[in-house]
Amino acid sequence: MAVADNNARRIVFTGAAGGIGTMIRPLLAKAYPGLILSDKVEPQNLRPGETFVAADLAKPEEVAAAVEGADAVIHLGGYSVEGPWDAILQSNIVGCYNLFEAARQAGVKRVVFASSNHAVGFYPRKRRIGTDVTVRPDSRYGVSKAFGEAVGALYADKHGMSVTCLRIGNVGPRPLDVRRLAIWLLPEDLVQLIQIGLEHPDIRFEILYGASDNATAWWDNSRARQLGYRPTGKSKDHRAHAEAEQAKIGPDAVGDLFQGGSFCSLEFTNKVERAGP
Ligand code: 15L
Repeated sequence: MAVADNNARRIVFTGAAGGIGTMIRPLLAKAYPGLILSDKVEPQNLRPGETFVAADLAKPEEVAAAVEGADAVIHLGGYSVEGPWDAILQSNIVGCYNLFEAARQAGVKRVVFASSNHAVGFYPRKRRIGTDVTVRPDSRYGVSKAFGEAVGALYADKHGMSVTCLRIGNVGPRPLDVRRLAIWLLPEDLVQLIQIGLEHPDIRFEILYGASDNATAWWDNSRARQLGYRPTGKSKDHRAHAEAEQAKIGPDAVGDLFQGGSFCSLEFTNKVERAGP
């Protein structure tokens, strides 16, 4: 893969002070030393070369100021779990639209968007899905991620932006429970996927799964592999830990059937046999 001159590129990273942002910042800084970090609050311990621009995604003028002069955006900002409609609406629907529109106006060429497994969380665990399936969100949060993927497709098709949507599973040093054995993503592997989105010459619009090399995966991530993704995390190496943690959690009659887990059982009033074919 041809690597651009990363010192000369202005790359804006939204959500830099959040959980995933904090985990991957030091890893990203190795490849992109001059990252422009953005969030509502300033992340701690800015490194030499890093700069910070405060922005509330719901405020278009602040988002425009954050992406001014940027070549690329890594968009992790927004609400990262299920929440009240108004919070999701402002951060993830209005905020995501503001981000893409500000990026278009600023002439940004590439956007890597943090989507989520919860855009397809109502697929049963017994199904293996690719990226061509109909979305099946398991929450208002999942709906907002499906919306973000749709906005990304619009800006790719209508404006020629290069957009990569990463349907992220669960990022961390190791899988937290049995469900996460299927969807775990090592931070280093997330950085690899982001680099593909920022640099691969063939990207127009892509949806890739944000998962490591997990033996029990529910997702076909062959497109990511075609683009050069070589995940190094293997969830089977952490099975004993995940099973021990799972034993501490009670059964979830709905969540245990579906890929989205507890996001599916939250506020669930349906019958399981009528949900998520
Ligand atoms: C997500 O999308 C969330 O951001 C994260 O907090 C986890 O809940 C993760 O999904 C998951 O499914 O485990």
